[in-house]
Amino acid sequence: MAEVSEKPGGTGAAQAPEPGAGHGGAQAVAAAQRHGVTAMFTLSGGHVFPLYDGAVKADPPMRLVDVRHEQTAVFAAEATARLGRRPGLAVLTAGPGVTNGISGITTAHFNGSPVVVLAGRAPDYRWGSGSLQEIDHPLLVAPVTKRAWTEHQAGQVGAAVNEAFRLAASPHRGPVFLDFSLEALFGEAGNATAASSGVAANTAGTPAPPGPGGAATAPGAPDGGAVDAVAAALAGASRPVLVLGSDVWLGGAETAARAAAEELRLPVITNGQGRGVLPSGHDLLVTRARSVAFREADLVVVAGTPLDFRLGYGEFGGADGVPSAQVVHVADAPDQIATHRPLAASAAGDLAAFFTALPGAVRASGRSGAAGPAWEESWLPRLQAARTDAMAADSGLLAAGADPIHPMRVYGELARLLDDDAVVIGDGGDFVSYAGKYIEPARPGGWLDPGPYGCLGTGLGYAIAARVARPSAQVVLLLGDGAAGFSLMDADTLVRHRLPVVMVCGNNGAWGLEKHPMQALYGYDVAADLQPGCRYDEVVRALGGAGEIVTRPDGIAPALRRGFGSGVPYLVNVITDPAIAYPRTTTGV
Ligand SMILES: Cc1ncc(C[n+]2csc(CCOP(=O)(O)OP(=O)(O)O)c2C)c(N)n1
Ligand SMILES: [Mg+2]
Repeated sequence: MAEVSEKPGGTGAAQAPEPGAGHGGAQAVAAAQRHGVTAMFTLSGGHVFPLYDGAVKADPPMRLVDVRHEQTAVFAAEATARLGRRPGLAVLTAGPGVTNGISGITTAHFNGSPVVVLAGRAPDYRWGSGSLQEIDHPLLVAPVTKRAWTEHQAGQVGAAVNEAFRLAASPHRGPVFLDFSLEALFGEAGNATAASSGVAANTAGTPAPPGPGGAATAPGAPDGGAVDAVAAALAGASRPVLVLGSDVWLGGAETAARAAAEELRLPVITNGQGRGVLPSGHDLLVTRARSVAFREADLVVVAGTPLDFRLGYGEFGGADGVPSAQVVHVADAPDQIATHRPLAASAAGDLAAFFTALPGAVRASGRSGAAGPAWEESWLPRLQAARTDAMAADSGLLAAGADPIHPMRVYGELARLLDDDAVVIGDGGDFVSYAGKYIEPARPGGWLDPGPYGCLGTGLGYAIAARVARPSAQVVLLLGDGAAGFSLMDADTLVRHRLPVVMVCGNNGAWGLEKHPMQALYGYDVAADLQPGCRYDEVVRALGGAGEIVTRPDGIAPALRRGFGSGVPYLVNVITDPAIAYPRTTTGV
């Protein structure tokens, strides 16, 4: 698929007009197009009309995808960034439009996703008098953005938007927020505005100088000494593991990372969007042997993901008389290197350059000669055997004939129907934890979960963006019944914009990931039940899509096939056993 193999940062709109001409909205759209933006995700409000006018009248016009909740707009922009590896754009109206988008902005912050959020804002000339939706947005979003500021000058809108995109796409990537006073957005370039008087000059974040030519700043290669230090740690290891995370994909390092792992014969565990860098079935991919690997490794090299709760905060081994593993952290920017635990080595910079340099550096340090690394003899086979055992142990439940349906059976059926270029999206609790374990992507860039911020409600926004970004691929959205409530109204957006997506609702009638832990802690639970058997498929039907309810295990596969064949937004509502809890080893706190 072209989208998967594209290098990040490509531009899709070479003929965009010069920024700086027309009203603020026209300037903003022109600047965004210069950064390869082809779609604007938004929900209407008068404060942002010029951005719509700019989109409609641009040559080529920018696609407008209008949604039913601002969080969906930002989640869609975020998924656009994560799938296409170029900045995503959300446009939010002033006040509640912005505050509704904050969970999406925060999710982009945690995921290092290059997202630009442009927003309307009350007029400068009335600032302080209480005009509609007057609130100083940058102060609200500064902690979760790379920069948040207000542009007050009509003539500067294009340059400000250009700077927002440059900054969002420069490693370590992340969201950037920019709002425009009404005068700046509606005003024509060259017209002075009230802003020059200094009214409403509130700004959070540090103003940054415009970047050279507006292009994102490419990360430098990591320092050679740092690569050598990682290589030395590897050369001294007997039981190493390599962990590949989202920035390996976002930074375009997937080919180099796979080549390095293969050359060094390193056992690999993937997480987040690193999933698929080694395809399912690859002999070095031992994600399913993760607990054995992390318990017994003597060196864990973590690349492109933080040492957060998903990786036990970077503490590996140290139990049952096994010494703790040494840890190496590799990231795309120095400020991403973990500081909360001691590291054997670290390297910061372009991840593709790091992985390209690593095998040579390991060879130069004297290990891994023609006979192959020592770990190939017993460590790698041990992990491969543990992987085989884990998969064998699961095979029964993946084919379970239990009634009510065991959630794993859904994945047993789905895995058989997925194409290699499918995009699989998870939004939910236990139901999605099962998916993370049992759906192993065949390619990178095909898996979207909410990431470490763990925000429910990403589902429809991610699905809308995935369908727009990958028009011919299967797009499957896995929804807990609880998660569905946050965004299912946006099935209406799928319908209005003719975006067929198969939604699979794992419907256990509960906030399962909360119900079972509360039971375990208190012996009872409250605020954890939802309607049993609720017809979420009828919701999608009422909105103009289609769907069906499935109550027996042998009904799952035919329903999924009907969904994939339907060509419309389709929700398969699978009623699952409410008594089943995902076997969790950590609560993340
Ligand atoms: C916005 C938000 N609110 C609350 C939570 C806490 N939370 C995490 S998982 C979960 C339960 C999800 O239930 P459901 O989607 O039905 O999936 P299940 O666990 O039942 O499979 C909740 C409430 C959260 N992560 N995000
Ligand atoms: Mg549930």
